Amino acid sequence: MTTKMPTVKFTKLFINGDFVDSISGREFETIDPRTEEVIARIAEGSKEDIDVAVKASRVAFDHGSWPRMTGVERARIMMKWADLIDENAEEIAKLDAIDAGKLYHFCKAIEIPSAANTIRYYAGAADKIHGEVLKPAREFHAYTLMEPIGVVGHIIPWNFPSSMFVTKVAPSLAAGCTMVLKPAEQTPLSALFYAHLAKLAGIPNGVLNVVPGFGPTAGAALCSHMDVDKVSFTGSTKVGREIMCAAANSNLKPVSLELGGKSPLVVFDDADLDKAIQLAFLGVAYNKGEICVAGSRVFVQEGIYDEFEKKLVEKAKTWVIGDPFDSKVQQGPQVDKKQFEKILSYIEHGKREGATLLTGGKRVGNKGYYIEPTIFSNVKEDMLIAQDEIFGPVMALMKFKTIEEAITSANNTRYGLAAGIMTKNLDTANIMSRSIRAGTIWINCYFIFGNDIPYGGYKMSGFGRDFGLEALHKYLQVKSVVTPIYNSPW
Ligand code: TXE
Repeated sequence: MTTKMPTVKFTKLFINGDFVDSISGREFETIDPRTEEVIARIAEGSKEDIDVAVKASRVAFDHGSWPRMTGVERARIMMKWADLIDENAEEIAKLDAIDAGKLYHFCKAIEIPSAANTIRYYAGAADKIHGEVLKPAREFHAYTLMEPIGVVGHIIPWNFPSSMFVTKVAPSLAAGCTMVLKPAEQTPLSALFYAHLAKLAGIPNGVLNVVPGFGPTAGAALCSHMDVDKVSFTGSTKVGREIMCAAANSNLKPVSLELGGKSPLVVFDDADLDKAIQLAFLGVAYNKGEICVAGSRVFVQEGIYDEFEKKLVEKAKTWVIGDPFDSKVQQGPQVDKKQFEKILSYIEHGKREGATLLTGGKRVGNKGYYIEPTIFSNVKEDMLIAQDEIFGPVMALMKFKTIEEAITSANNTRYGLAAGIMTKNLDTANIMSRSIRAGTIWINCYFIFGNDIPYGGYKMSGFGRDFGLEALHKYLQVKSVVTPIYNSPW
């Protein structure tokens, strides 16, 4: 049965509770990566639109009900929003599938319901935000208040349009902030749909604004805005650096950055071989490798290396690539032409550098941005394909002898987002998990996320955590209040 294609209902900027044209009247095209054809024309936000959205957000923060209502009231509205998302999961999944090339059935069954649950998690925290009672000197009483940080600017990428949206918006809403979110220019569709549902749920005007547009214009304007109190970003390390500069050169707003990665999966001789192969393969093939924690460097101990390599290639050959609406398909197209070309150029680079191409390496078909899962062996750690984030289904396979060697190799990267360890030996697992400098360590599993599991980077993978109560605290600040208990000369 063929799935009915979605109707794109929302194509304008969402500011102060209304869908509006951009001030310039400009629009940009969003492209279907399956067909390379235009899906819709979207209003293009620029600096002037960001100004209007920030102003609406400022008024909503300084004078509106959202930061002033009780946590229970905020939670009630957020829960309603989550329910509306569940009710519309099919429609949203379709939008993410045509806009980002994501697997429709997976989005509908897993990603969108998980997004709704992320909102519920933070809704549950909204009435548990409190400070502490302190006991400074004898004659004083002091306490802290946890206050919302203010107007937040969120900038998100295109690889998980739904998860990224709620991961940023839900904790900041629960904290009582107001916000302007700029979705990635490749994937504006579901963000605008979420904004529409937020309005239906009763999130007041001005609290959540969504301004699609490009990074160097709309995104940059948000980061250097004097009336934005915090920026939360997920994207490339290069842009993360620019955002820090923009924040420093404007009002010194705090930023949190979730950036690129080059995560290692380390497989020891004693690992469950079949499971290790399965996870290693999914590590680069899941979501077409467009995931910042892709296990793109796989280190395998010498005792099992040959068998691992052989079975891994067999596994890759069974992988089904095609239209993401087909329930048998396991991998859709890369998000856009730029990423598609970037991945193919890294594959060419890998061949030139002297790595051995075991399987894949080519485009699939001649329409749409489809790429075969690609595995290189005989990779040297200083090769570009072992150092740079490719953000596609490309694996660099390497051999190691000892645990010391594995630690050094796993840490031989400028990134530090995540790592996987496959072993049955508890000591090995413990030593590795304490020695690898990364924000998440998966032992005998991979890609396990949870609303309560903080997630973020070490090193050039950024700082600040999404998920967990850590994320809530990014959007709060501490105020200390001190008062004398009895006559004090001060
Ligand atoms: O990222 P950008 P791109 C990595 C991945 C990928 C590469 C490039 O390796 O191949 O980055 O992808 C906005 N001020 N990741 O070019 O440019 C932009 O509009 C403010 C890893 O798509 O960082 C979009 O909304 N904002 C990553 C968002 O930043 C700016 C996910 C991300 O785009 C801006 C995505 C500016 N000057 C890519 N320039 C992850 N960590 O998951 C751009 N943007």
